[in-house]
Amino acid sequence: MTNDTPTVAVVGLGYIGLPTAAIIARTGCAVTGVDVSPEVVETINRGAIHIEEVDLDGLVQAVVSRGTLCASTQMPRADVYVIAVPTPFEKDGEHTPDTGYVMAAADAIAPVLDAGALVICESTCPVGTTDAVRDRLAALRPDLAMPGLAAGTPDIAIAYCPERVLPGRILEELVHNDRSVGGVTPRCARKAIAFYKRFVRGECIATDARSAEMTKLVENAFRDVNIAFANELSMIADKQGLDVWEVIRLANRHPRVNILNPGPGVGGHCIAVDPWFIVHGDPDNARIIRTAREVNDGKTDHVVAKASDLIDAFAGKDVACLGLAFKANIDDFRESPAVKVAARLARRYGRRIKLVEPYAREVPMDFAGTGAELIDLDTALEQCGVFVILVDHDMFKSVPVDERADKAVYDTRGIWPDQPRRAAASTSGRIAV
Ligand code: SAJ
Repeated sequence: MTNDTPTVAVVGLGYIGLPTAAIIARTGCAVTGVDVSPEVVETINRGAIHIEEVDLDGLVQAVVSRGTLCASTQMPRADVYVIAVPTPFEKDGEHTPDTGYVMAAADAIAPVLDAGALVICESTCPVGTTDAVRDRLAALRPDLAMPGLAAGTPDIAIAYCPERVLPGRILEELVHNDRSVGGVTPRCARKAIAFYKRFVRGECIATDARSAEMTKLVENAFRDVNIAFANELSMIADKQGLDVWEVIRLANRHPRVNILNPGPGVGGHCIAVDPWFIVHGDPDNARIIRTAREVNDGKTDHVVAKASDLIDAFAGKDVACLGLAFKANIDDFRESPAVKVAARLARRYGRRIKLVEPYAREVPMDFAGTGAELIDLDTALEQCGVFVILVDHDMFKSVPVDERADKAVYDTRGIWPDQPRRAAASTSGRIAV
């Protein structure tokens, strides 16, 4: 960096890139958000946003009107580049990580890269991707000395710094969470930490790029394994007629036990995705991690089967599927197990299936042709006799027992523990009939 107020380019203006760009702009840096979508660029330059995140609209409007954030489809010259583009799977059935967007960002940065610049990757990546970015920049810009390749002081610093924010709390967590900052060399880590300290109040912990890449994957794989334990426990308890919620509640009274919550599967674009990067990197050893993925994906099948049993037992009743988002109290539907379950039920039972999702404005495309309609919670309580709870939105938790006592309920999230049960409880949820 050449001055104490660096110019910054944030590449990729999605759920991480746009909040990151806005927070950096709030420090006074001139930030250019770069995105391939002209619609996204136009929206942001109007001071508006194209994603939902608490308080992000106000922040983007403020920094755009102040002139410290603008958006473009073109890569600018900058002191600092932050790559925050998607890293999906290749469509090969092998969960092969696709780092194409990251490498495309490197290709776009290379022509405008100047000596003294800092290049940071934030996208979740397989181990070794940051080194590959360095190698790509070295090949495209042989005139610049790259870290770890050239003797003496390199012209460019390159680092990897994953985020670990929760949707709905991104602006707060981007500032206050600790961050692993992995440099291609220790000097690169120092340069990156100096940059992050401009807006990160959490501790910035220096490490190498490969360790930082694996750290991100490990954090999410650890959570996926623990969710899989809860989901596997729910299916075991279900078969034995035990109430998994009761078992978990009691087990968690142990001072060193913390069993997570069963659900209809694992959604979102992180926990359900990142563990496969580890499996792909070492399929022979990553056995628990792979099995956890299979258990969590298999839970969705289990929930469809149990819900179908209940629906068949009440042939004349309409069915309310409560929740479509991938988790509670947010409007994100990506990889949502709730959508997968409800859509399979809608394809089987048609118009009997009613969808209740306070964060949805229209019926998602997954339900095209099924006849399933979006209704509000009060209508569902009036019209439906069967309830399949798929998301633990606060709104659903607040339904008093006297408004639902006569309903047949499959509660996959354990949000209605006081639901009258006239049959053995299903531990993957309470079957109350
Ligand atoms: N889930 C359960 N039971 C639980 C916890 C979660 O079924 O006890 C389900 C949720 O319903 C959801 C899925 O798992 O479908 C993932 O939800 P989440 O809250 O665990 O995770 P995300 O995807 O919102 O955020 C995670 C976080 N990572 C960890 O908690 C280790 C976040 O810190 C990361 O920044 C984020 O992934 C990411 O982007 O990587």
